[in-house]
Amino acid sequence: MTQPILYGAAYSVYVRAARMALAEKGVGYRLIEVDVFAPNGPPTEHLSRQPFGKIPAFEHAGFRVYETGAITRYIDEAFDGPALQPSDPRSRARMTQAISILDGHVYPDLVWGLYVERVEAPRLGRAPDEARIARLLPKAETTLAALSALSDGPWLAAPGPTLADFHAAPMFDLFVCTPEGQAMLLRHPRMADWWRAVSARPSFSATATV
Ligand SMILES: N[C@@H](CCC(=O)N[C@@H](CS)C(=O)NCC(=O)O)C(=O)O
Repeated sequence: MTQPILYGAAYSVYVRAARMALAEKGVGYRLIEVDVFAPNGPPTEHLSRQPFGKIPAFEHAGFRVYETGAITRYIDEAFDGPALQPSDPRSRARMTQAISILDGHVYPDLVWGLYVERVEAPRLGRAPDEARIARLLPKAETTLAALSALSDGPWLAAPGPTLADFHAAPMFDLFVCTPEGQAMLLRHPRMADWWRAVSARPSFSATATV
């Protein structure tokens, strides 16, 4: 079987979601470094793989695909290994629902809004935008409550781990670096249980960057 190629950078939460899916499936791959935050923007050749200049992009035996949700579904379906998507329609709908919540709310609010302001801004010598943080915290509570309500736990969408868990773990790894994230997790015990379960996966430690 031809080894797939993942284009991206290890620091990226979306690249890590794809790497976790590959690790869970036991699929070997090459990670080819692409710096989308280079001063002159993403390398021109990357735009032929990902026209929006984002990472990751994925290639397997001549087949190219971008958008992490599509990449991880392909990984699950094209390779041997444990199934990472539930077969029953309701759990599968919950998995898709969780991934939409992660893309639509967790990444913009908990990663860019909270983690970047609280942790990255001071690293870059800038004061956090406290007004932005204060604005997003109530919405973050809603997001954690919404994720908690999707299943009986510990996994987000189904009785066993699914792609939703591997999509979420890299984002939450940054969220829990913030004091607000730590405190919020304690207020959402379902999410705290989930965090303990997902962060104990070998695929999580094998792809750690923070
Ligand atoms: N919808 C894309 C989002 C990917 C994404 O936002 N990746 C970030 C890195 S974690 C990125 O490439 N950012 C560069 C930019 O926004 O210019 C996906 O699911 O793959």
